[in-house]
Amino acid sequence: TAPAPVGPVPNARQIEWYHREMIAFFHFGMNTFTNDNEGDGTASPRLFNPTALDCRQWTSVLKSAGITSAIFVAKHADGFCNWPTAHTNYSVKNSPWKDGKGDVVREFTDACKSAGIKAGIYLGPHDRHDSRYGTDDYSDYYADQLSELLRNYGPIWEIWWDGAGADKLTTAYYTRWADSVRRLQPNCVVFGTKNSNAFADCRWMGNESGISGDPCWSTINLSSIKNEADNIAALNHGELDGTAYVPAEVDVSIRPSWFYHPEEDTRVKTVAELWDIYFNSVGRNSVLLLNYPPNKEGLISPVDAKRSDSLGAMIRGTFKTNLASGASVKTLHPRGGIYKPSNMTDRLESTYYAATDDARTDTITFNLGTAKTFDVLMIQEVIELGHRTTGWSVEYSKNGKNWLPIPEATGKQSIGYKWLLKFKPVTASYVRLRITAGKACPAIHTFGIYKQQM
Ligand code: OTN
Repeated sequence: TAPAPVGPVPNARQIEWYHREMIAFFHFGMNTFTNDNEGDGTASPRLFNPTALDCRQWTSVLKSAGITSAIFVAKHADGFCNWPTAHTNYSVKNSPWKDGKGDVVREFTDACKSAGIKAGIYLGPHDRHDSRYGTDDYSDYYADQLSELLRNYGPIWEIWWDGAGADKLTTAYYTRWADSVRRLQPNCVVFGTKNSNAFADCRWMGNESGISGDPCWSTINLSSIKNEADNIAALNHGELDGTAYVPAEVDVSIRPSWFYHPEEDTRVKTVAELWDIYFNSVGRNSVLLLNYPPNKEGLISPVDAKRSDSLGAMIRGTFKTNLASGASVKTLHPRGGIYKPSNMTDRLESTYYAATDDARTDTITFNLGTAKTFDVLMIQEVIELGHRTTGWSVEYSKNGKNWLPIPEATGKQSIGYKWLLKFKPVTASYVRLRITAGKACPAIHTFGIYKQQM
């Protein structure tokens, strides 16, 4: 029989969300045209006028990076609406773009649909344009817009409740909005912050630099999300004994700012920086939310597209060949039955290795057959069964007798959906995963070793 789950476990939405691994973020709107990031809500709608907007260009950039979902900023804190909402005049319908007949949310969701990309929406809770902000009337306004977006644009896979400026929004408001999300879009993941903590499927991880904590637990106490300012470390690392399962989503921009500024064309993150961010987010049991700011034309700029292509190529190239596949695998505490050690290298989603119920530690040895050179490792736990392993190290050997530590892979704690490490290349015929501490018997989905392909 299968091992029993331990502690909080993910819901179905969270399991689907983890498998996205990377999500694209698109900040586009009035700020793009005023060269701002936090417009005060007074800019004239006449200023919004992309000359060549093409959301299919956006999704083609994502395809080549291997990104399968995307979140569009429908309304940022300046209050300007990128769709012709019935509930305010501060929108594209009063802009010169397409003579006021345009709808960026429609173009975005249509492009996502054709490209097989899951669409999500950021509907800024904070609003500097609407004078009702913070009142019950604003709650009605927000609810009306939410329902417009959730009813008329097909499946919406995520709603993003930015905590910035959102302190006046009470749990009562969010309860009403969350009810509507659950009713209209049952599969929609909620990025929750502050007073929306109770509805959060995923959490902010405490910075905008792309660096999750080490360790990074999917569990946390909701009070840490509610009172985020005093709990940045808890957001970043999670809390091992936290009572809620709310994993981290890592929002970071490919440029210094969230919105496009021509003067940042020379400051697009390098491939090496993006590679580090990938390891520090996806590789730390988190999902990466990578922001691409479309420019005034309404396109992703060529540099951003090129860097993103290269990141995609490095991910595909590096993880194509697991050098441990075909290894013979021995463990100290095999559970037996279908939970075979060789399941860790079979690339199958449905199989995993498990140890006996009484085991909290294990030593899992891979005999590679011949000497292999690698500089990356990947471990995946069975997230449906909760965080189990709380201490682990990886060692290597030429002969199966004299073991050497990989310093970067020594004294590690969390695993979760995916843990990645990169290090100076080592050459070995044997490699072993030593599980040194756990809350329950080990249940390991994947063990992989790879050589980075630049
Ligand atoms: O000034 N800020 O609002 C700010 C500066 C740096 C980093 C974060 C913030 S706000 C913060 O944004 C997060 C997303 O990046 C979450 O939405 C948090 O709830 C929010 O407080």
